[in-house]
Amino acid sequence: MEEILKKIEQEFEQNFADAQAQAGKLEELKIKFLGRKGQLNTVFKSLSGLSQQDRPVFGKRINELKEKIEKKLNGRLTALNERVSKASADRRPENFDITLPAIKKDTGSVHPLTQVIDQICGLFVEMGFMIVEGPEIETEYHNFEALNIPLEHPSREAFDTFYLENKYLLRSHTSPAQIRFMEEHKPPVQIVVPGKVYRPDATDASHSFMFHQIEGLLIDKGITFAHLRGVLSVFAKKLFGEKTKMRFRPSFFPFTEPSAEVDISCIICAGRGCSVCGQSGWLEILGSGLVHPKVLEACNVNSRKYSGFAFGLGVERVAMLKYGIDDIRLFFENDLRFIKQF
Ligand code: 2NM
Repeated sequence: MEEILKKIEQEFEQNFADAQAQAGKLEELKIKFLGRKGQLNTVFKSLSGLSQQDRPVFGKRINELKEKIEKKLNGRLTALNERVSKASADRRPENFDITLPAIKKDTGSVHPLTQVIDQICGLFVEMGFMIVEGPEIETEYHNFEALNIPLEHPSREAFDTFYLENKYLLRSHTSPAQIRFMEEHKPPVQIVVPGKVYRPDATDASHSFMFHQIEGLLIDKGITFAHLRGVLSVFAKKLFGEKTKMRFRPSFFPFTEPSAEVDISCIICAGRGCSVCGQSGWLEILGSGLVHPKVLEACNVNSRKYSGFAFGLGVERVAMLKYGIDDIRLFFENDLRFIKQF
């Protein structure tokens, strides 16, 4: 019996050395030595031919040998598996040539519109505004009624707004998010709302059925047009340069009274007149005004106690001026030759 066990162990050591790093061969050895019909089981069965004294002694010896072989085989198999998975995790073979040139990774970049949104919102955050967002699917109430836009207003016609089922619609400006904020928060309110808005305009170089707006709102006691002018002139100078001039032109919006359009001196020709500003020297960039008392009252804000200003700008238009882009459709086509320039 002693002889037989020694022989088995010798044979295993020899086989194990030959198998080396071949997982398949090691699995074969498992079967050959440890399997149901393997060598160790076979000698185990022959124990019955031994004397009462010898049986437990050799039973123990067989088990020890079995454990030893198991340990060796499993140890090597585990080590092999680790090496294989580590190599595939590195996505390279083990004998990879580290002197080869690296594979360049495409890292992508922030979309120019997102960059402009971040920059503009950042400027307002510096002035104490909070960034707020709202849903793109809105109710008629939040998009129109609460903003003092009457039923007979053209923008409420089905062809001027994307209507969905049950009178839901795609917001045509970001102001409904400001209404929602005022419904939930007592003044003082100081927020900017960036986001997508939708208007069923025919697409051309300067129109898109979807574009981005940033609207600002500041409500407190004693707020006047002077505060609006102060905030917007700091904003214009920070965004377009310290030399930028700004002017207000009277205008009309249902949700503000009085209302004004804001121009800046042309950033291309510095006000001398060029093709971008249509020889006028000025570029229109914002709509603004003092929030209409009816809008405040709709949000349960006492308009005899509180007043405020609001303004809105089109992000695409600002980005086009800033980067000299002449077609709004370029922002949405995802052409890498365009997008990679920013
Ligand atoms: C503009 C122009 C003028 C505006 C008004 C409001 C609200 F919610 F307070 F009524 N939000 N934004 C506003 C005012 C927007 O965009 C051209």
